[in-house]
Amino acid sequence: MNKTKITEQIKQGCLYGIVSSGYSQSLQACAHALLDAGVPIIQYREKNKSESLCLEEALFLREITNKANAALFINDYPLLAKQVGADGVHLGQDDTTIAKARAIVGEDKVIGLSTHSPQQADLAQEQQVEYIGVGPVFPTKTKPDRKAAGLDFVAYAAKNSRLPFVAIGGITLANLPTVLNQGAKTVCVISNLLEADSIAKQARQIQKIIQSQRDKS
Ligand code: 3NM
Repeated sequence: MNKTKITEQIKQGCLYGIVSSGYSQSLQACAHALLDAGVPIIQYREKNKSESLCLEEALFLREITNKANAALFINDYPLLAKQVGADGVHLGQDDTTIAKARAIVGEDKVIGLSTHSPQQADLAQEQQVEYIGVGPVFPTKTKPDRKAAGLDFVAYAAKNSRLPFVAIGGITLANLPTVLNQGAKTVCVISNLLEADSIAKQARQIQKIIQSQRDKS
């Protein structure tokens, strides 16, 4: 998918899905459910798998996201993103530098950068990235070693970031309105989606709330 279109989608507001293993349903089933619900962006996030398995899974995700006309991002690995023709790569503060990732994926791909404080969000504005992650908004067992940055950080990003941002961390169907009320447009939800009895149904409900907030503004 086109870089401008993806960036615009994040700016306007959507659900950004992440798939990784460790949940009751397989990674493949999680991805199918998210795409069935019309989630427009899927990130592949794996920390401890072999290169060959990551390649196999990322290729599978590329195939089904292409069919669904959804964007695919790869967490941490620009080379893998390049190899499978992903739409972009998402980097943490301690991953490969933006410049190195850009040299690998090219100008026409999206690079996202996690930020965890107003200072990091400010610094990111000068970098060659298309969006930033803002979080963790709430404490989360998915990233237990990272302290919550809080709703104030979301409000800060909404006011000060020229780059579109994705609020992340501990977001659930229940607390989503609070996050959107701080000015977030796009949110990323992992456990509250992948642990749901019906991932597709949960994704639809989350997207309905995002859409109704969009309709108000
Ligand atoms: N990154 P859940 S928080 C992967 O703040 C990730 O950059 C974060 O998972 C950040 O929706 C986080 O289960 C975990 O809380 C998000």
